[in-house]
Amino acid sequence: TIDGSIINFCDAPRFKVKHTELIRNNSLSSDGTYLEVATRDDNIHVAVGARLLGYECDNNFESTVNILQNRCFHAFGERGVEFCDVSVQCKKPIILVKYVAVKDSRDTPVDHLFEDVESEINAMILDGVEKELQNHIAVYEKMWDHADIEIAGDNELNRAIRFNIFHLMSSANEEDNRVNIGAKLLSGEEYGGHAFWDSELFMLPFFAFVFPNTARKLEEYRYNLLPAAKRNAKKNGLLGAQYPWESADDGSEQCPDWTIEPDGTCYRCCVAQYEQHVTAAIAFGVAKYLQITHDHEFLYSKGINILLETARFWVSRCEWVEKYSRYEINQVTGPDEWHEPVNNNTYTNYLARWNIRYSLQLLSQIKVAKPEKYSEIIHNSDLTQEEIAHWKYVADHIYLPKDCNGIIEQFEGYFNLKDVVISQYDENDWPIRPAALKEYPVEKTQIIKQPDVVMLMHLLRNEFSKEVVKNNYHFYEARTLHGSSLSPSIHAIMGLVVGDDSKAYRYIKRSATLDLLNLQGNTREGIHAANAGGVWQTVIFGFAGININAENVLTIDPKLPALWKSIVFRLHYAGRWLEINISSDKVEVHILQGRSMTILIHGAPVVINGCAEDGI
Ligand code: IFM
Repeated sequence: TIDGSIINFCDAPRFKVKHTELIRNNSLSSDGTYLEVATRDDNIHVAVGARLLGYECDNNFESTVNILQNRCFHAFGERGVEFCDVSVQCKKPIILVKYVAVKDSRDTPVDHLFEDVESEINAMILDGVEKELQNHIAVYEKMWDHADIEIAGDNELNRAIRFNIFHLMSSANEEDNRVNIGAKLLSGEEYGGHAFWDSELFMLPFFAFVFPNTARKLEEYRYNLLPAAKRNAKKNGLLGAQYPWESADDGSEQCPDWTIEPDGTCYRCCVAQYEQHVTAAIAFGVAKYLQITHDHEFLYSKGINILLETARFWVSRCEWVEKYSRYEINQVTGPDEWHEPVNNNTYTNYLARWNIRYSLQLLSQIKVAKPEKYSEIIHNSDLTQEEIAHWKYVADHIYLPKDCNGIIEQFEGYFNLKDVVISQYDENDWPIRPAALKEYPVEKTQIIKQPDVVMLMHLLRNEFSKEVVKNNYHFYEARTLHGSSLSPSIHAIMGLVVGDDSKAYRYIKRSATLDLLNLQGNTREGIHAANAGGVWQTVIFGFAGININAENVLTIDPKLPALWKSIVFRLHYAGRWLEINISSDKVEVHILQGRSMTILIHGAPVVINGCAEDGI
């Protein structure tokens, strides 16, 4: 059977949708099924064909005589069904092999879909299933060669970490820059496959360090949607490019303004309107990608445009407040979605400032290094010297909420909220919802959903002293209920930064097994993509202590949990491929491909010899 009647979110009244309509439903050739549908939105044709073969299997499974007989195809509405007979004998196994091909009209002209599907299936049948399987295994072995993390001494956790890596690496397409990664990877329907800030801040580091070609495609996806982001800004009365909170194929905002709850009531959803920090996340993704890969071609041809247009967006988004002689960003929601909307969210204001300053700083570097490129960029982006001066002024005058005894206020007015602190933990050491939340709605309290100030410190660590990071981690950790899967991994990483090592280990266990053990109870809706990326970041940046410092030098400062005897993994960095082997008493780095380089191990410079093959 091929079923064209599939409805997405069939049991969720608010999201239920039939994306496709039937175009063709017939047998493939002498046997087999072929079903072609077209998407209702964009009339993209999707063709699926299948042929089933059956074999009697002798002991070594090598039979080749097809035993399926009396084949007959029927089209039942939107389903194509093929019937056949086969005689079987008790205790004598048979093998059924189904060959399937899927093509769509984005890559294959509509009038070639049928014949391309048919010939691909026939070619697979000629090769045999074993060959297909071997091809598949070869692809995965190559991917594991790049992505595997081997931890000696902690098998259970290692397995859970690999589970997350497997889903992450299986969900991105290194050959397609029209797609990004959905918030539930390829495993579930929740969020409709839409990409969020999750891609840049949680998953991109994995791809940039492990599969840089894939990371480039993810970056190109955002570049392709820059015109849509400009239209989005314009629609909202702003300049530059405003990226959507939820992004699909055309870059328009996909987050609904209204949804219908299971009981039929309507719910006004303001997330897209307020979570504007996504735009800074896209710029941050560009910066991280450049920092890790040193892909200058991307910088000059695409990255700089994203950076300048997002900076331009923030400059126009900032409001001048005469009374205080400062720029403010009001009516936004930061990462903590339980306080919506707020004024001057520290995370948003810092990242807006970073976005503007980083873009200007790159621009001045380009001016010196490549004057002709600089003129071209200035010309293409219609940037004037007055505008550049204004951007500097705005960045220097963005208001950053006050700090009270070293604690940075999450947003203006946060400290005036009811101070509820988490005081009880369950048998798994997981925070119990404070009783006060029965009396006060969460938005009237200091309880938060996920790291906000702590997320900021994770991203812009060099902007804060160790002392400030430590104080803020402890303050906010005691008020974070981890209502989002994006929360535990960031707390693990930041816990290690401030020396809260045992909690960090508990957090990584939580995030690594979040979907494997269905700890949030919603794995049926899909695997939490950002969490999977966060797990990788926790292992590599947290426990293995990999970092790129303010001087752009790769540093390694591991903090292995007591249980771990060693950890081995491979990373791409600045055109090199490295293998890193860390145990409790030593750190070894080998360059598998690329030139020699100096890195800092426990703060001391170490020269790592390159190998003959230069670059990758
Ligand atoms: O992007 C996240 C958000 O931060 C919390 N709610 C779920 C979204 C998608 O994962």
